[in-house]
Amino acid sequence: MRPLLSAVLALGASAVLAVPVIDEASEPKLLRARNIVTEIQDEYDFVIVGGGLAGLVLGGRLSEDSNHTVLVLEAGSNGDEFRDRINTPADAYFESLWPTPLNWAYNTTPQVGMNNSQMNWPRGKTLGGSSAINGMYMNRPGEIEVDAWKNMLGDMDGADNWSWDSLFAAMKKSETFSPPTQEIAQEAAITYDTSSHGSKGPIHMSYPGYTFPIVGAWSNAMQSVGIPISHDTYGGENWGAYVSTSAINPTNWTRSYSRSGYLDPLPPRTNYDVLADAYVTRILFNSSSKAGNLSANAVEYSPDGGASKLTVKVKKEVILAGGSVGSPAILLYSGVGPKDVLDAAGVDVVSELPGVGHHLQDHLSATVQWSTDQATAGSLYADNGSESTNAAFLSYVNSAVAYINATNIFGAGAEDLKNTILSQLDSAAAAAGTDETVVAGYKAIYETTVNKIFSSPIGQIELLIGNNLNGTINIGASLQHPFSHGQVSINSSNPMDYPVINPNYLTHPADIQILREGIKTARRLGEAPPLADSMTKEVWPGSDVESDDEWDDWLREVSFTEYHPSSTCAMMPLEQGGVVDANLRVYGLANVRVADASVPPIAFSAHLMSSTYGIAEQASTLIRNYYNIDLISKSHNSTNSTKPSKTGSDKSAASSSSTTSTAASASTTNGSDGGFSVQPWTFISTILAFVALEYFL
Ligand SMILES: Cc1cc2nc3c(=O)[nH]c(=O)nc-3n(C[C@H](O)[C@H](O)[C@H](O)COP(=O)(O)OP(=O)(O)OC[C@H]3O[C@@H](n4cnc5c(N)ncnc54)[C@H](O)[C@@H]3O)c2cc1C
Ligand SMILES: *[C@@H]1O[C@H](CO)[C@@H](O)[C@H](O)[C@H]1NC(C)=O
Ligand SMILES: *[C@@H]1O[C@H](CO)[C@@H](O)[C@H](O)[C@H]1NC(C)=O
Ligand SMILES: *[C@@H]1O[C@H](CO)[C@@H](O)[C@H](O)[C@H]1NC(C)=O
Ligand SMILES: *[C@@H]1O[C@H](CO)[C@@H](O)[C@H](O)[C@H]1NC(C)=O
Ligand SMILES: *[C@@H]1O[C@H](CO)[C@@H](O)[C@H](O)[C@H]1NC(C)=O
Ligand SMILES: *[C@@H]1O[C@H](CO)[C@@H](O)[C@H](O)[C@H]1NC(C)=O
Ligand SMILES: *[C@@H]1O[C@H](CO)[C@@H](O)[C@H](O)[C@H]1NC(C)=O
Ligand SMILES: *[C@@H]1O[C@H](CO)[C@@H](O)[C@H](O)[C@H]1NC(C)=O
Ligand SMILES: *[C@@H]1O[C@H](CO)[C@@H](O)[C@H](O)[C@H]1NC(C)=O
Ligand SMILES: *[C@@H]1O[C@H](CO)[C@@H](O)[C@H](O)[C@H]1NC(C)=O
Ligand SMILES: CC(=O)N[C@H]1CO[C@H](CO)[C@@H](O)[C@@H]1O
Ligand SMILES: CC(=O)N[C@H]1CO[C@H](CO)[C@@H](O)[C@@H]1O
Repeated sequence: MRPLLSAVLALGASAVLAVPVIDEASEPKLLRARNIVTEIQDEYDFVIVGGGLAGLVLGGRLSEDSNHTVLVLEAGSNGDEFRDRINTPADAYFESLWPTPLNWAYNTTPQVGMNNSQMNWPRGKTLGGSSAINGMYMNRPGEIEVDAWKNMLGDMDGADNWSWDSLFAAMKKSETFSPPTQEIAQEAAITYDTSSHGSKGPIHMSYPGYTFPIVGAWSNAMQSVGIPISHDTYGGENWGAYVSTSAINPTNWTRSYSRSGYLDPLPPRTNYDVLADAYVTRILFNSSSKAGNLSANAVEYSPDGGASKLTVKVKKEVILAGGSVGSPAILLYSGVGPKDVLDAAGVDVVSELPGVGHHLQDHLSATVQWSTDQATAGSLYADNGSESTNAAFLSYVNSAVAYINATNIFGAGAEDLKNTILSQLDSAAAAAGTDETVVAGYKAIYETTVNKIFSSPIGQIELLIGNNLNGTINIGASLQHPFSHGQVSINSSNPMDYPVINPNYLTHPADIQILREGIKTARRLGEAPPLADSMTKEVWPGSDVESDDEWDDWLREVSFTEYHPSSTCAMMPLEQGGVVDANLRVYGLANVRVADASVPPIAFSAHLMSSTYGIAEQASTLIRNYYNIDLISKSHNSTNSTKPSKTGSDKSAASSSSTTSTAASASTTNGSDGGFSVQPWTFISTILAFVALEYFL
């Protein structure tokens, strides 16, 4: 008999009084099948657009309140047919998902700063979004950067929710840290401070089960070129050289991503549906709601690549989690955005909002390559020997990094460059837009970036080492706080058409200087002991590229995205062309929020997963608190408990005395589902519904 079914029968007639204990690990597929559905209801309280990194956090957290019905709509497939490749960390290199339908495979517009080339922009298109196809580096932005964001909000209501302290707590809530084994720690020279990490969250942050001598040599080589080693960059001081954690579950060496962390471990919830292959085309608004405060009442989507359109009604809110490309695109196709863009695309202006899609910031990278006679991850894999099928080996992903600041890069010259950037600030902002408020926003972002970040210890360049190719080792440099900002727009009124992505790479004169000095540092590192011992010869770009002009020409030819676009639905004051306020609400709309990597107004000096998990956790808390307060004031004695619990995590507490009295925690066996709770009522009634529907037969 199937274990789940027998558990159901064992519950018997008194089931409703008992807390069901079900071994989820024994039948994960059947349980998954419940929340991932093929048919949906007519209406939901919350419709979340995008089942990517942020979307599945929101779906998992909001549906913890059994009083809310929640739907996630994901354009991509459920990904099941590619599950092994998603799960196996090293397959990110060896069996990349880029050539599959799980990649949107966008291209940028021709980039004038890049010799007019159109550049590839992979983005995840499946449950888990980009967290299903990415490189698994798991590190954090720093306190200075996050507080700089918060300070840009002034005294806006809710601004404190985006302080370092708040976001740090939210990031930690999403994580479970596991230290490396003694052996790996030693060989890779890994240091860590457990107190900077979470211990009960759904996403694993750990280290691969296999490593190489070059990883251990990384920090020593850094010291040879004067870059400090950091022993813990996770507590707010995110600079220096270190070995990053990776989003890997060390119990079975699998990728830990938003689907495996926030969706798969969930028990069935009657109030939660996740629909894949549902491409959201537009948000629909109630035509009798007030201009300046439009109410979304439905979301339109296509289940068949655009051939037909369906709608689902929204009772409370639409929450956009389509990522830095998807979220602004959906607003634009819905008629919410800059008038010039909408007019040119032939989309009726529903609510003019000039900032939508502006402020696109992305990390631009380049890499120097050496031949090596040492074994690399790539050569061991290519050999087809025993390593190539060993799970610990297949968990190896690159993770040694360093974040270097403006004085590390330019010495005393940093001050001159800062003054140059400041002197060009007005013209750069003016060039970036025509709307007065949007231009003010560019100025605000530039001012913050140069005054608070460029002149701080925060990294301007990330350095990374990789050995996933056969016979070569790479050291890359990546621009972290670009002054070239771009825009996501649309040029059509057909929502199935790809948006227009223009990152404006290397158009601001400071960026080429910073990236050039960064890539020179990468070369110096490869020539420094002890790393130099592993390098036979520089094969790319090689000795043809030495002078600044040669580097610049080369960089404009070969640089590529580090896949970290952000800031296209920037949280800023409306007077500065902001798209969302500090409660993540889209200006001019009564009930639409954005909660994903598009929200921070500035780029971070980090890979973006951790901050995005934090944003989505924080968004979930905010939204749940908002409705709980609402419920309290409506249905309870409001003088009693208007304050929601601080972290708000598991308790719909104050809101629903009738259900919380029986609330119990049903977490997975290893705590990977930490922080999740389930209302037993929901649970049991769902199971009984299953049986009734002969779901298993
Ligand atoms: C190749 C690659 C490598 C990366 N490497 C790393 C790394 O090593 N470490 C790290 O920290 N970060 C990395 N990143 C970045 C990180 O994955 C993203 O910053 C993060 O996933 C952003 O989360 P998000 O929720 O904003 O967007 P996503 O995770 O991209 O999710 C957006 C979701 O919305 C869906 N969607 C979009 N439009 C629609 C629509 N119209 N209708 C329905 N659904 C829609 C998408 O299909 C997707 O599932 C990488 C990204 C890529 C692409
Ligand atoms: C990996 O282990 C977790 C438990 O920690 C489990 O939930 C998950 O299903 C496992 N993944 C695979 C692919 O076996
Ligand atoms: C639209 O708004 C009007 C006025 O606020 C309201 O009466 C009506 O119920 C709304 N319709 C829908 C479909 O939400
Ligand atoms: C790996 O590199 C070695 C040395 O260059 C070469 O002999 C071998 O053919 C390569 N293997 C594969 C599978 O490409
Ligand atoms: C390893 O296997 C692949 C695919 O089967 C093959 O192309 C390659 O030549 C093999 N390499 C060696 C060194 O045998
Ligand atoms: C950059 O880092 C160095 C240490 O490597 C430090 O001495 C310097 O003060 C930092 N620069 C800034 C602007 O903080
Ligand atoms: C619209 O933008 C897309 C995506 O950048 C591009 O492929 C297409 O050629 C553009 N169409 C027009 C008419 O400019
Ligand atoms: C720019 O691109 C053109 C056309 O592809 C090419 O001929 C030229 O060499 C490139 N310029 C540089 C500096 O690489
Ligand atoms: C906007 O509309 C919502 C819902 O219709 C309402 O609750 C809210 O009070 C309105 N806000 C303003 C500022 O009018
Ligand atoms: C609300 O609760 C307070 C004390 O908790 C009590 O004094 C008051 O009478 C209550 N009001 C109502 C309307 O029940
Ligand atoms: C008010 O709080 C008290 C003490 O915490 C509790 O016993 C009571 O049930 C609450 N009343 C309501 C209406 O929530
Ligand atoms: C989760 C969180 O920190 N919520 C806070 C957001 O801001 C409001 C107003 O400042 C606070 O009341 C919440 O506690
Ligand atoms: C237990 C609880 O708070 N239930 C509420 C759920 O929401 C509906 C409608 O929003 C209320 O009527 C219930 O009281």
